[in-house]
Amino acid sequence: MNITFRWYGRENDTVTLEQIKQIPGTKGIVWALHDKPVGEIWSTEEIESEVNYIQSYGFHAEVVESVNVHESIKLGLPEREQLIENYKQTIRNLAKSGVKVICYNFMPIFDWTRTDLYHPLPDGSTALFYEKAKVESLDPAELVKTVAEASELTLPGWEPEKMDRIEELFVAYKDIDEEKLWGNLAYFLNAILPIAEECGVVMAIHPDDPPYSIFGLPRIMTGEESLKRLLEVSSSPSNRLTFCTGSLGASPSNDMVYLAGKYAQFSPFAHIRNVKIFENGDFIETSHYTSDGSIDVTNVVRKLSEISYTGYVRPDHGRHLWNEKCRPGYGLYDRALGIMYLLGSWDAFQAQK
Ligand code: DNO
Ligand code: MN
Repeated sequence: MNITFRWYGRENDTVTLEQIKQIPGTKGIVWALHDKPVGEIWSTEEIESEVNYIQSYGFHAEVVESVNVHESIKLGLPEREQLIENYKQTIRNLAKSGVKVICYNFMPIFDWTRTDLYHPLPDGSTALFYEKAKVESLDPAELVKTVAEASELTLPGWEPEKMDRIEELFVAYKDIDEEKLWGNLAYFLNAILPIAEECGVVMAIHPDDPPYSIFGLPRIMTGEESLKRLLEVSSSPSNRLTFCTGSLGASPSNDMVYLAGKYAQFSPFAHIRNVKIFENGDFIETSHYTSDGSIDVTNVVRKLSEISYTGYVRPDHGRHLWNEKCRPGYGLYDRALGIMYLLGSWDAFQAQK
């Protein structure tokens, strides 16, 4: 387990590298050029500047999350050709700075979706919450407005430029069903994977969050069938998965311990966090502690320990604790506690070997 921590950069994060340095066992920073408009090439200079800064704190910068995929690629529009060329160039430029894994997702319009960013938990902390009935009853533009207004910091994948075009995007997706989306994903992968392979970079797709269709939009990375199918799209060793327990685990039909046993070996990157699912389909993010949520985090780690997992692991979202003012889900304290839980479980299983 190569423990990493997601960080949004000098301008966009309340957490500093000095602080992350004090979390035991943390070796690398998961980063991105968050201000870069989707579709543009990440230049060698911009990449180097970020990587050098991260490395100056003794961290590696081998994982990027995300290089976002432009909606026109997901929609299969003619302009995808140029956008795919740009993506390939970004892969080449990242490889030059030693990047090994690029995490991306293929969700139409929205990245992860929640209805409340600061929902109270019984312990007095707050966390990201998904209320099923609200998503089913609200107009998507309305939801974006209310959720986004609650935070001064933009949610990943909810860039204002994109959200301003939301109605137009919904019209564009009218004719895209799951099969078409799979086709567009395969087209994208078949174009970029040879370059990734040549440069020694692995593309690790992130599952959909939540892992089912919302607002009538197709979602295809939702469970075991999807993980299997993704790996069948191309046998390239650069075609891999990001194993995110919180995203897949938001659906009770996904048994994360079983999936870890089967798919961790195809996942160079794992996001480990817990969620508590309620009977009505709502869910809230909790601490990493197994007893606090619906996911058996301890036994997921046991599965990783069994295969002596050497991939990159990061705690995923955390609660907001002790009045911390931070990006929703990306504070310092709960993610630091999460790392200690993961390392403690890992060491206990390793010691039994
Ligand atoms: C949620 C997060 C996601 C993730 C992107 C990757 O679980 O990990 O926001 O960063 O979907 O593209
Ligand atoms: Mn994740």
